[in-house]
Amino acid sequence: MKFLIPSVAILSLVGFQVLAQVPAPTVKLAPTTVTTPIQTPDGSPIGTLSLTAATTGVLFQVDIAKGLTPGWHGMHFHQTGDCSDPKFMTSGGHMNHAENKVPHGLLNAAGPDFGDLSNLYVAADGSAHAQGFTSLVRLDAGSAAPEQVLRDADGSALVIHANPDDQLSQPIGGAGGRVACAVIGAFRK
Ligand SMILES: [Cu+2]
Ligand SMILES: [Zn+2]
Repeated sequence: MKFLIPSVAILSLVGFQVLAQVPAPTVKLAPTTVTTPIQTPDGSPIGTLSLTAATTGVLFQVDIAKGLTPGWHGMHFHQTGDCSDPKFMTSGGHMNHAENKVPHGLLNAAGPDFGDLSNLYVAADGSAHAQGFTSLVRLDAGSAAPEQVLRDADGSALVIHANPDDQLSQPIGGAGGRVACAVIGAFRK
């Protein structure tokens, strides 16, 4: 028992030193998250897109309750926040595809467009849930290049296509027509 007292004293001292090295707590703001509806060509909402700003990119989440064809679908950020026409052509091309004339495709050695994303899988009941991260875009202006910003003056859109994107062929990886769309940012006509 005589050995116990010095041991406790040493442990206490070590414990105190560890505590003293912990930096003072800093106040951190919660990351910005925006949620926007995903719609079909007739304007019906079928789910939501959530975007969370990170320092090095954007965390995105797609939650679709129903309404898409089962299987793989190409999905991209398009350059304009407009899903008002039934074929979603007013959402424009992929982010920075036109500006920098970069080839499309995450597997293209000379690409990709900033708007390129991996494919979305839709279950047998027409629903889909996916989360991913892209460092090719930013939610808001900051240190990123202007053509990387989703919520710029004319906004942007998430577009889901009829077919899968092969991430290589031009101009959109064979993804076909546009079947669902979500407006991102403040688009004004
Ligand atoms: Cu697209
Ligand atoms: Zn592309």
